[in-house]
Amino acid sequence: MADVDELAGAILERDRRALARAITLVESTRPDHRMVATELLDRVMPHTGRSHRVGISGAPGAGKSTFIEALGLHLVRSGQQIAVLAVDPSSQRSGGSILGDKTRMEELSREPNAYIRPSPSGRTLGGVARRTREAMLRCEAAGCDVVIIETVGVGQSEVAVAGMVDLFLLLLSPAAGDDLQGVKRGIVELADVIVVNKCDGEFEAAATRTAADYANAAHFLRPRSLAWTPRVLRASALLHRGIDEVWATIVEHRAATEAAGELVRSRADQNAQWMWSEITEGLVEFVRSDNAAARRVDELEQRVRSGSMSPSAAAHEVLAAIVRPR
Ligand SMILES: Nc1nc2c(ncn2[C@@H]2O[C@H](COP(=O)(O)OP(=O)(O)OP(=O)(O)O)[C@@H](O)[C@H]2O)c(=O)[nH]1
Ligand SMILES: [Mg+2]
Repeated sequence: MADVDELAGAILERDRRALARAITLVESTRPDHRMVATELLDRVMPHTGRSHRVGISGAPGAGKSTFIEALGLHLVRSGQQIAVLAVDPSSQRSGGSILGDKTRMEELSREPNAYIRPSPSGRTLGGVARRTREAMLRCEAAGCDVVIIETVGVGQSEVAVAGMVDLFLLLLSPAAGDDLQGVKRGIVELADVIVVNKCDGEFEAAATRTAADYANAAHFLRPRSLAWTPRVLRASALLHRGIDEVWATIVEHRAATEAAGELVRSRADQNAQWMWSEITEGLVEFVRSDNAAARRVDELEQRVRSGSMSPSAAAHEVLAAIVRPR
């Protein structure tokens, strides 16, 4: 396919427009686009893997946009090329959260070495996560040194993002407990680095207390890694304070996990997980898109609802029909 070759070539040459076009293909639901997107992924895959993949989460208002802008500027000014992507399946706001944020990340979006892409829209978290993961790989092929994936810290998307990044950073506001912040405990447990933001002016004392509380609590968390104990830092995204320490910690985490062989292992696990979620998504998509199958599933669902058939028997029948085509 000539245009796939051309597009893959342009991406590897770091052509920003080609990258945008490739990501648009990824986000398309048209089957022919998906085929080209998959083909393209195969071409660029050998050129992926060298970026730092960082997930950033935090409750609404914690300062994610401000923080990502500050961190992003720190990185591009030190000569790195970065991409900012988002997973926010709840977002029905047109184009997702980052689009509106492009105005808030005003300085960063003007930087030629920063590529900011809004969250793809989609019905399922799986679908949105898949597109974001594929977009991330294209950004890597286009030479990005750091890919930041933002998510709103309120639900399942954190787990999906933690499953595609090397490091998960949780941004907190000063003073409030997990519950008050709307951050679920499970999300705190995913964090490799916790940053208490807004450590400035009237919030400084509260931020310091909050950081101490989390540092104490961190001892009770079951470590997810043998090579790394979660760190708690303070920063002011607004005043660009503490941002260099945060980045230094991210780099330290990378070195520690790399040396222990954990980075390679975790990416291998993530790829295997990815394959399985593609299988799951693909099956569901097939069942929904094939007319005969979809009708049969509707009938079975009615029987399950009315109690005349057990859910597992119905699921078994659907799967048997796929494995043994009618
Ligand atoms: N004092 C202070 N205010 C901050 C800091 N960082 C962000 N803010 C303010 O907090 C508010 C929310 O910041 P955002 O960056 O929009 O937060 P967000 O997490 O992206 O919010 P959503 O996109 O709505 O989830 C804004 O008014 C910011 O100016 C900081 O370091 N210090
Ligand atoms: Mg924001």
